[in-house]
Amino acid sequence: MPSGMTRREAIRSVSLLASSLVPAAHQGRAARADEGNVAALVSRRHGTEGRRNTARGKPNIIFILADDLGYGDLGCYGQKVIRTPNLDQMAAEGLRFTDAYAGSTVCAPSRCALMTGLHTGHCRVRGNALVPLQPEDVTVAELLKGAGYTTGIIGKWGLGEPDTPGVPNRQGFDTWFGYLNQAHAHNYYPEYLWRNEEKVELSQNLNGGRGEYSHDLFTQEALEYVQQHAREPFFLYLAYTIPHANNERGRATGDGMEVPTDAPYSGRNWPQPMKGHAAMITRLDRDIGTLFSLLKDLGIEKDTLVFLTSDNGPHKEGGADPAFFRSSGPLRGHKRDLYEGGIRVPMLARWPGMIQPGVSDLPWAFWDFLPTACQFAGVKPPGGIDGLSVLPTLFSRPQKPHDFMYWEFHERGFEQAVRHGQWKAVRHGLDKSIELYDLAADLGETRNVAADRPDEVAAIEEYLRSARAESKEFPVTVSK
Ligand SMILES: [Ca+2]
Repeated sequence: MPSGMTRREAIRSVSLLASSLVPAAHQGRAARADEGNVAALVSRRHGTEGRRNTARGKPNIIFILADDLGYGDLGCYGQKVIRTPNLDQMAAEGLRFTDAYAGSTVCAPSRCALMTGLHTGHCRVRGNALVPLQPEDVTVAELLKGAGYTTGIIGKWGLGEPDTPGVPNRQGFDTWFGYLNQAHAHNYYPEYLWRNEEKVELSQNLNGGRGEYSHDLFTQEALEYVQQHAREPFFLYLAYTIPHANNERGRATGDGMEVPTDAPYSGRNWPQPMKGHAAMITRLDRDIGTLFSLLKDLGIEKDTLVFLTSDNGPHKEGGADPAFFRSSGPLRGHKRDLYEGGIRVPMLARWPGMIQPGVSDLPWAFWDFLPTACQFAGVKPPGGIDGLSVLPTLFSRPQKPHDFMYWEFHERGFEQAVRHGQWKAVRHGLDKSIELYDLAADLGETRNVAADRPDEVAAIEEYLRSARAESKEFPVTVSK
């Protein structure tokens, strides 16, 4: 940034700069033979002139991950109180998925599934423990980097502590800014954040100061990142941390839903944590709107595929109550449940001119992101992953769906869940019987129909025999 300009001023100038910075064509980027199909589709939809990145079949990819945002927290998913106009517009302009799933019902394993294309029966990090990714783990960032993408992550990582092989810069990300550790990420006014492998002190937050709200820093960083890399194909994993709670502060003060202002809900007659919760979601919405404006100003809107989702269901932490705004929508349960409210999440995908606006009920999950991104990048995903590319669905084409989808969770003994077509199974321990729900008739999982459908229970039991591999870090334990 120009000398004499503060970081904040620089950000404010981004939009102005952007309009004069329409990048030239991506000359000199080698076209790859394996980009053919996507490039041809892009060419047909965007016309013969094509777009800069996408004419060669490589859109920029921005994956925005909210933290503990519930299935019912956005207007486009039925939320009546919390205002989310920008995300509602994103849904109207893109594809809104009704049956998309996070990798897990808590943070770290969900993010591991997203990064590695493996569900929690196969991936390394199967719970919120300090288990780092290892050099042999292949991440979507490594694959996109190998396909010529610039890769960046901003926000919360949770898959490797300092000086382990799991830190983002050792897992395929060129640049990284944020929280490595999940407990550290509970605090929105941290004394430091990580920039690559260096600690960056936030002086206004020292000694209990509350001057720099981390979410706002992430937004600033994301806007700068997009501006800096507008001329190249980039992958930005924007792992926001709201509307998660500050659990420690919640225990101390009763209100862990910290946000610089509770506007526009200040005057509402709600408990303070609920004002904070709503304000966080509206802040998230506002900032994603700013990001979309920047893409437009830079002239790269039609080169950029943006996903928006959440890493698990809504929480009951920091004084917040998921029932208050009906944050799980019509679903049963919330974060830490394997019922739908814990794992089914909002999922929007927007790419103007390429993704036709609409609604899809394709069941898919975080482990599908890696092969999907690989297909857009024209690079082969590793063998043995659990994911499949949802590119056909994004392009309104016939899609082979998953036969079975799988989740396991280790915090309360050993729990498992399976989705098989319209059926959903939950088992609260190897010694427990399978609960079966017909999602087509009973989205809220209120009636266990296992006794009526022994054939379906048998099919799921058969699948469960080979659904997972043992993990030394997450051994199967007897349910409590
Ligand atoms: Ca989370």
